[in-house]
Amino acid sequence: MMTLYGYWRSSASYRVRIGLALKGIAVSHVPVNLRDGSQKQADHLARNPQGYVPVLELADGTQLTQSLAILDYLDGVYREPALLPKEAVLRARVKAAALMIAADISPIQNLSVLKFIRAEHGQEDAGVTQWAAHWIVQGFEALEALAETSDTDYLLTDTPSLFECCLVPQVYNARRFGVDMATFSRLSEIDARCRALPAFQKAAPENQADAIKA
Ligand SMILES: N[C@@H](CCC(=O)N[C@@H](CS)C(=O)NCC(=O)O)C(=O)O
Repeated sequence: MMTLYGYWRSSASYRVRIGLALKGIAVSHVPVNLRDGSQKQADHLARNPQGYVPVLELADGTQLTQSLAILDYLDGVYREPALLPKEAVLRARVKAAALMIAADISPIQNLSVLKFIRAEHGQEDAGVTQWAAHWIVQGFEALEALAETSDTDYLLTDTPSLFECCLVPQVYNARRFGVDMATFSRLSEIDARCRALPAFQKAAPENQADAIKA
C-alpha cells in the first residue's frame, strides 16, 4: 500500500488526498505535525529536503514530492477517472488554472512564509491575515473571471479535474483567512459541488485522524 506523509490542514496534502480518493486508491496516512516543526526533523528531511509535505511513498519505497507531480504520477498510472482532459488545448487550460493556485496563490501563504513576515517584518496576526487574504483575493479575481467564461459543472470540465483538486483546499484556506467567498460566486458554486462528493468529503481536513477538533 502507498503511504501519504501529510498534515490535515496542509492544502498541498489535501490536493493529493482528493486525487487519491477520486481514484479510489487505498493509502495509509502518516501525519507530519507542521505546528511542532516535525517537517524540519531529520526523518522528514530524508523524505523531502525541502521540509514540506506531502510526500507520497509508493509500495516499493519510492518517495514522490510536490503535490502536482504526485497527482500527475497518479493520473498516469491510475487512469480512471482522469484528472486531465485528453484534448491538448483543454488539458493545457486545466493545468494553467491549477497552477494559478498551486504556483501563484498558495506559496505566498505557506506556513514558513507567514512565520517569516511575522518574525522578520514585525507582523502580528492581523497583518499576517491581511497578507494571506490579499494574495488569495487577487488570485481568485482572475480565476472567477476565467470561471465565468465556461458553464460546465466544474471549471472547464464535466467531472472534477486537477483544478478542483487545487481549488477546494485553496477555498478552505481562504475561509481560514476571512476571505468573503460571496464575491466569487462561480468558484463558490464549483467548490460546493465538489464538497458534496464522497471523495472530497473523505479528503477534507476535518475528517483526518490528526485533525485538531476545536
Ligand atoms: N509546492 C509544494 C508545496 C508544499 C508545501 O508548501 N507544503 C506546506 C504545507 S501546505 C508545508 O509543508 N509547509 C511547511 C513549512 O512551511 O514549514 C507542493 O505542492 O507540494
